Amino acid sequence: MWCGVVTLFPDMLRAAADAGVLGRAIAAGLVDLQLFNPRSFAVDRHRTVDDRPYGGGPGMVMMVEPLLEAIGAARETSRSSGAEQRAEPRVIYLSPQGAPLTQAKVETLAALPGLILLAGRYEGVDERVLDSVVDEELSIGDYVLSGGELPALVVLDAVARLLPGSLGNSASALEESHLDGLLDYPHYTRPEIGPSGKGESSVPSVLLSGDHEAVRLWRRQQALLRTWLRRPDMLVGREWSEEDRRLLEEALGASSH
Ligand code: 9D3
Repeated sequence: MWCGVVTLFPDMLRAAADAGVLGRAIAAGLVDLQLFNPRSFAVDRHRTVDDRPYGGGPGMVMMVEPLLEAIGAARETSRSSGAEQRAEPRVIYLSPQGAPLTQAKVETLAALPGLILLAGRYEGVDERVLDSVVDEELSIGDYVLSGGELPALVVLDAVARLLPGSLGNSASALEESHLDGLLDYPHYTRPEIGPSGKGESSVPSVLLSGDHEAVRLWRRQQALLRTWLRRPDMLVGREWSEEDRRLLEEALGASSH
């Protein structure tokens, strides 16, 4: 997948893209990551990319001209890179005003031939950039960051692990079909004697029993109970299987008496 990122801080993306899932996806040729700095397209001798907001007020706004030039250069590079059927990459602006990023959205993005991610700084970009070239606005959550670079990396990481041939791909498909819309169950590994200092096994005994069906039921019950207690919003509108209903009722009954 061809991915262009338009950013005033290309070093932030380069550093993170050298490691982890994303680094491996780039090394394996699954992601072609290209960076475009609007400052390279600034026209005055100070290479200005921001200006004061019309109407006054605090902060600065990213100017139209360098951004449109950088996005144009990204499109051009995508076209001449032999990117999938020369399809137009979708232009996504990372912004606090965007729709919240979800795993469903990540899956949609991973199926596209190309992406251009626009990372803002200061108070954001001139609205006319959104009107003329941005297809979609995405936020990564309701907290204040200082720019769109970390959100762009979040999108790239989440997308890269879904690409066919990436390490996360086969493992995640398996895990996601089996823990459909639930939080994960608790995990344990050696040693069996935990850090409590009491010298007895602190691993739930069912996990040491060798009874695969009992292990499956315990994990399912833990996933249901944790989701109920920590993220009840994730269970709203859920279609309940008889087994899931029984496991959760049993867990809730057991904790109340
Ligand atoms: C304190 C500045 N705010 C005034 C009301 C507005 C504001 C402007 C720019 C807040 C944050 C930012 C920079 N953030 C992003 O570019 C951003 C972001 C975020 O801050 N949180 C979650 N997702 C995203 S995506 C891009």
